[in-house]
Amino acid sequence: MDTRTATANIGVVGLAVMGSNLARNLASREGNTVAVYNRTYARTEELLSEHPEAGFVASETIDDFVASLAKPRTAIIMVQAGAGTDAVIGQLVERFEPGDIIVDGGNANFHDTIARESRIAPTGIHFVGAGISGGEEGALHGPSIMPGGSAESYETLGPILASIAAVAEGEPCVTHVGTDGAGHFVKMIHNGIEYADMQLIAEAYDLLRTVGSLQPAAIADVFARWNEGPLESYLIEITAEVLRQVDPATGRPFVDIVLDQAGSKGTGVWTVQNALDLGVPVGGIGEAVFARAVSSKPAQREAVQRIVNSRPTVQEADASFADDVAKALYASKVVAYAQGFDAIIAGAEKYGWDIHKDRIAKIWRGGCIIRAQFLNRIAEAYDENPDIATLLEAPYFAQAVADGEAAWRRVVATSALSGVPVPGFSSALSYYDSLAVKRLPAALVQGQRDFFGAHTYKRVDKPGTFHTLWSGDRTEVEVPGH
Ligand code: NBP
Repeated sequence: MDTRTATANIGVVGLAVMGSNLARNLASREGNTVAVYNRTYARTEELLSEHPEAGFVASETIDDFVASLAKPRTAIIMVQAGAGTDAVIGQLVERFEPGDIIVDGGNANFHDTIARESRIAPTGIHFVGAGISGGEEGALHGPSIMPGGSAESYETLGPILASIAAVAEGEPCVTHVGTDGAGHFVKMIHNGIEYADMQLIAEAYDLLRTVGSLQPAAIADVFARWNEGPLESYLIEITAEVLRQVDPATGRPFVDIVLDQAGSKGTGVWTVQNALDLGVPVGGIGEAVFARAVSSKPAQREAVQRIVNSRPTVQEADASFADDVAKALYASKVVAYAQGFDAIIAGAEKYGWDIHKDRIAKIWRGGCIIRAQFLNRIAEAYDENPDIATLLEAPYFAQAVADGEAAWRRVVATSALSGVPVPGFSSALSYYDSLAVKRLPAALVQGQRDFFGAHTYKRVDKPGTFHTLWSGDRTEVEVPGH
């Protein structure tokens, strides 16, 4: 079987758009010799003929592919998540030796990554789940990479990944996130935050259009201006581009000819499902997932539209309305990111990962969809004090939210009075208020729970656990052993 020399320091299995681009990126960096393999050889041949400059070491069989890899053999799998990934893992595990490294660069569910790692670990082969963000362009020019797996495997893998990752302020956007599924977990949270960010931006657009009476092209100018300040980010930048686009067929703004039903591929849902399991409130992400779901219920929307006779009068916007919206957007964004990082902290605790929050913020500064200046502020906050209870208490963000608070409230109130749906803005504000008020009505909920289910409660004035005899004489008893 082994007739060829092992010349490649890295291999890529799966040469559809993501794998091809990642392989080309790897080949373009000095020091890398890239082995490639795809189940259907025609796809490999296509890549070879289109990119002779890459100097790929191509194989028609998996045996030749494995033989072309220098030890420790390192292969990145970029095939369809699920059964395809398992099939390729099986083929590599059969042929690899202890110390070799299998990297799954696809969009795996982190629970699958944990299971795969524990299945493969006894063989002595390293299994690394790596979240790769940035889509096709990122894969080709520099993604943000979130590898999990063992620290030992990262010694080999780290420099290879650093060679192809995006670079932000001189630093490659890759770090060893933690063991087993940590990388795919953090990638999942990245996508959840992306949902929240997009929803908040969409709400800002809706307000500028409905209340601010601006046309899409004018709103594009507003977003372009915002992109030069603290809101600077890839998502704000592309929003301006999308809003400026005119439909060539009708001459209408592009945004007006697109059906207003947003889809999703599932990572936002995963984030919310896992946050629920972890007991972490990620309302910003949840509202964003639900907003897409509501948009995609045309029958319900039409039913309510049929029975609604009149809509509220849209409030008048004054000259500072756009600035108010910018401040509300910023404050809501701080909340969404604070919640996302809370989910990372809770995941790290539950699954035993030593995750450095500041490093995660740094590797998201380039290559990925949520890349933004803003992440520097998060990195600084966690760098200064990794143990803050929430990003909202970090001095920079506390000040930013305080500065924008009045505007945030005006925007949410105006939205409610005008009938503009802002689930992201309003849930973020409610979350902030829930943390900021001295007393929450949770006390009443505890009373209700004790009434119907004897769930007990604690008192504010003395230690212990108590129950009121609601169906008896309503005296209070102390419940021992709690
Ligand atoms: P696809 O997800 O479309 O998968 C196609 C590739 O999987 C082909 O190479 C195909 O081989 C291979 N494959 C399949 Br399908 N079943 C296989 C099996 N049983 N054994 C071996 N190979 C198999 O490719 P993609 O769009 O390039 O995405 C690759 C990965 O990257 C996926 O996990 C995807 O979710 C992820 N992704 C990430 C981003 C991002 O932004 N991070 C974007 C897009 C995709 P064939 O040629 O023989 O059919």
